[in-house]
Amino acid sequence: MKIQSTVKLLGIPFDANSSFLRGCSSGPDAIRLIHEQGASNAYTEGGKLLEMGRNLLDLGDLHFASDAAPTAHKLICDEIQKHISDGSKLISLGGDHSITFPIIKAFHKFFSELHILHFDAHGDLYHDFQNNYYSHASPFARIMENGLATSITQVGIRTLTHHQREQAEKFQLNIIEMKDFDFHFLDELQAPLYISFDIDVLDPAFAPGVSHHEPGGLSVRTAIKCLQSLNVNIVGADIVEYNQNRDINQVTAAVGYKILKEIWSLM
Ligand SMILES: [Mn+2]
Repeated sequence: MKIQSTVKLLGIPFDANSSFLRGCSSGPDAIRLIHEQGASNAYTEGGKLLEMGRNLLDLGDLHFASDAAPTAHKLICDEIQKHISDGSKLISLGGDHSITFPIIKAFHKFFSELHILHFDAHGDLYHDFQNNYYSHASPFARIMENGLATSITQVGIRTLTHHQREQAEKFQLNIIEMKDFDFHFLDELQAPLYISFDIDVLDPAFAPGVSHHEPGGLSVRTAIKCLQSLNVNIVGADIVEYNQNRDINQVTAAVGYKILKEIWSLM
């Protein structure tokens, strides 16, 4: 087993680019609480013990003075850039999915080639959603338009519109739609890899605490199986779209913590 390196953890409680419901700003604290209160085991399934402050360095949360999207975008990008400039690997806890655009913008400064593995019920590829350039429905369009990633592999998608299929074609994405799901995509992933994990990729039966319920999704077990099968260098990750207002008995927060542990153990 490889030695576990120290990974940084940053909370990004920004949800003003959500199109439907606010509430994703609750994500970082809700997921940390699962670790702190001790109801969940801090070991990964592979036998690594997650110790905050030792092998996972919690940097706390970014503070957003307002809902202004351009200001938030710049803050996120600047802070991520600062924290990875020493070569550190970093996991961000959202927040809505709009945070991935400025995060990737920062990673791009250090990785001229960056491959993204994106778990989601949604493609998040809209050219224009509600006239908000920064919308959580558009980050992967923004990333590709700006040349910030070499490839994107999307997994678990089950909501593509005609427009989003055109966008996917234009950006030459590799999409494993939920209806066609199998594990073959794992063999084609390249490094350095960034993982963007929208919790709504999971079926709402497993993870009700998200803003957008989209039935027919991955089981937690299948998602973990995908992660545990990865064998490429992972340089960063985010876990987004957890919404405490929709959760039941912290079930989804515990799922978020589990995904955090399993991703962390790969880094
Ligand atoms: Mn989603």
